[in-house]
Amino acid sequence: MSIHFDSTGMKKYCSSNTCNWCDGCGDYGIWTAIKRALVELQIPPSGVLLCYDVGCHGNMSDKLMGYRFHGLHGRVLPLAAGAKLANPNIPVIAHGGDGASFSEGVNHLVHALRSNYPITFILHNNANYGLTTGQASALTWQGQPMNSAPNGIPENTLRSMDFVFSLEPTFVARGFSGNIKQMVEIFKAAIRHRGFAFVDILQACPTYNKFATHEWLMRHVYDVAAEGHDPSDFAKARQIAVDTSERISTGVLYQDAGVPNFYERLVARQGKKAVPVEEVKKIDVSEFMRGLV
Ligand SMILES: Cc1ncc(C[n+]2csc(CCOP(=O)(O)OP(=O)(O)O)c2C)c(N)n1
Repeated sequence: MSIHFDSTGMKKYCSSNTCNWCDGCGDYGIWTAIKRALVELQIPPSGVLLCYDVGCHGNMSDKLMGYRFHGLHGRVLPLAAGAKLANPNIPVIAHGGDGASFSEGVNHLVHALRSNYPITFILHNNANYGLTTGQASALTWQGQPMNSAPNGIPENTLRSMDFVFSLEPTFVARGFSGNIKQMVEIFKAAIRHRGFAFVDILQACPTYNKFATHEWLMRHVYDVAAEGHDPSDFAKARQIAVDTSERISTGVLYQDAGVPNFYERLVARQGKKAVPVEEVKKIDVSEFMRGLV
């Protein structure tokens, strides 16, 4: 499929709807970076499918152009994977919150990772349930008073990166919502990746996250590329992803572009020239329906 692009690319992603995120919300940065990444990859709005979970981040779905789908809470990954399998000709990008992705929909994340679906997943990681007013998520730090847990959560905080690396990912990156330039590069690499790209964006939530604030994140993040990190080194990538005790690694942490994705391993599709969406035919079911009456 050839994709038409011209110099007004950024404008083409502009929606006339007004953003209603809180002042200082990290979603503004992610929203800007995803549009910029698509434009730099010369992908017009007609050449991408953007899928959104339910949450503050999901309100992005009508604040930019492109084919968009706003699904059910915790269910953005099966929706995105299904769309990609039906039509693998355009990139599919799924956005989800940490509440959706590590609680309600954590099962889908497991299978997206082990299936290596050819989609990009952007985790809006504000470490709480933002839209429903600051309840603790599985990624909220232990001991932090939250609206649902004034004394802090009794459960262990889920070690999300350890969990992701245990599922043999083929692409793992981490960014920070205040660093748009780096997010653009991460998103471009993720969209170009052959299989499932897991992108964790540490997102400021000025209203409900009083622990990993924008300022705190600014002080703790560092760029692995500046330290000569080799993203093909799985063990090192896992170690720097998991160990956030002193500082937090950002950038493309791990990538193996050599692993075939789900579609490439799907025996039923091998040798087929058309894609499933092209194979859909209209069938007259009136006779069948008459038989039911
Ligand atoms: C199945 C289901 N469970 C719960 C809800 C209620 N709900 C809507 S948004 C939300 C919190 C979203 O938090 P998160 O996924 O972290 O996204 P954020 O708002 O922080 O971006 C919840 C619990 C729902 N709509 N559907």
